[in-house]
Amino acid sequence: MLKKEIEKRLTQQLNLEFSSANLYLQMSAWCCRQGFDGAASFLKAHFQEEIQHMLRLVDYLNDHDVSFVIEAITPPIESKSLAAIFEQAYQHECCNTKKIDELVSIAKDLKDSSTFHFLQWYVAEQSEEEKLFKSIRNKLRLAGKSESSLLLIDQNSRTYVKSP
Ligand code: OFO
Repeated sequence: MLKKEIEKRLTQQLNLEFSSANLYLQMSAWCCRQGFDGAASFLKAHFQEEIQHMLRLVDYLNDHDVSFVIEAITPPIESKSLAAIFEQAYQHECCNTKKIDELVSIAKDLKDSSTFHFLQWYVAEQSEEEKLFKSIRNKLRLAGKSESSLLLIDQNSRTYVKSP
């Protein structure tokens, strides 16, 4: 049986994953409208990944007979440019890493080894995601306002994948 504090924090994390999914779906739609088709499909794939992250938490809470509420949180997007979109996405991932780290340390303090072990997958995942988003963000910073560079990054972003 999970402790109440863990149940509460895992439910918050579940909602944060859902909110991340919504954020990336909105970003994908914005990219699509601007003609950045590569970034649009990258972000749409990332929406699906975040849903999978959420579902892992749903399964874990279900396995422990915890009832929870899914809140439809849809954050506003920074839509001034492709660079602004990826800056926001990168900052969002950094924030998510912090939340996972907090959760890990709470599980450790409460001697909840099952949750501690469960969260290790998220620790590894966040490290990969931060790396990936930072690399795209940095490329876009280098590209500046050069349209040809932006189009090249957009085309390549379709193929950006996390390391196995
Ligand atoms: Fe990209 O955040 Fe989920 O875990």
